[in-house]
Amino acid sequence: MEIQMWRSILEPYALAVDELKVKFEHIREAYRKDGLYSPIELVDGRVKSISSILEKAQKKHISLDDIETQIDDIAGIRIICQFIEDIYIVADLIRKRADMKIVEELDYVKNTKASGYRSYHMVIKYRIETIHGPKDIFCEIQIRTLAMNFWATIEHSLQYKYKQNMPETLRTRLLKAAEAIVVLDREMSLVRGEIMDAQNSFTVKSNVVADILNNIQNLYKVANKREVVKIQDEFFKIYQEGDYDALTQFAKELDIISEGYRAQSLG
Ligand code: 0O2
Repeated sequence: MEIQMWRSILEPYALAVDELKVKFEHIREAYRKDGLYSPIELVDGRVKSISSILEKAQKKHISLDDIETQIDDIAGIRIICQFIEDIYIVADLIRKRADMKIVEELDYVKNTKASGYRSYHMVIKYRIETIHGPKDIFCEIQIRTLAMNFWATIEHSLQYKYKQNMPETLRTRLLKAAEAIVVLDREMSLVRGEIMDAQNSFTVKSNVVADILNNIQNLYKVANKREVVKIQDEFFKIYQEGDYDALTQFAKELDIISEGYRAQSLG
């Protein structure tokens, strides 16, 4: 197959990856905007390289004509979570979506691979619109914790370096590290509630601060400058005191003031 041909084959996969990344990032932002803890921490995506596709096709005895139907991870999305519990929340979110059809689910979190690899895999069918019409794309979504991702990234590089000939001592070391990751994830789960509370209040506070700053910026356009500087100084004073209730109260009062100016400018 010519390189040009590969390009046109892979283009729809790139579109699917871009769209899916935006959608999952949007979910994370929607949680945060509502001042809620997000089960999604990071989103990454890639289209498999031509050489990796060929390598996989050769390993699995797949003919070039069957690549698109037989290799289901040409498009790949990786969702990184903070805690194991979040993995299952994200999997549930995906199951409920109308735009993603589940084709396969593999739970390597509960059923660890012999290598020590842990991750939750979902293969979905996702429809994109191209200039030639709609096209269904298979995409593999890997959902894992930050700790699992740390291990998998390092192990993947070593696998790449050694191929099938990884030294036994290294393999044993990686298995030990994988066990340590299990313990780490379990320990972190025990403090999940506390960490979620801390992150929720951080998000709520930063949303309140963003609202206040936005209002102050708008007031500069319509109100007396000296008055706005006074409001700004008062904000800095309350902010430095670190009294969250006072900050919320201040935000409410500022909303009323801004609303007053807005009504004035409309009238
Ligand atoms: P890349 O470079 O990430 O695209 P199989 O060969 O049958 O075990 P299959 O059928 O492709 O694998 O499905 P599986 O087992 O769900 O693996 C799909 C992907 O999961 C792999 O893609 C890896 O990304 C990841 N993965 C699976 N097993 C391991 C492992 O032991 N270590 C690490 N680090 N990652 C793993 P590719 O195509 O192998 O690689």
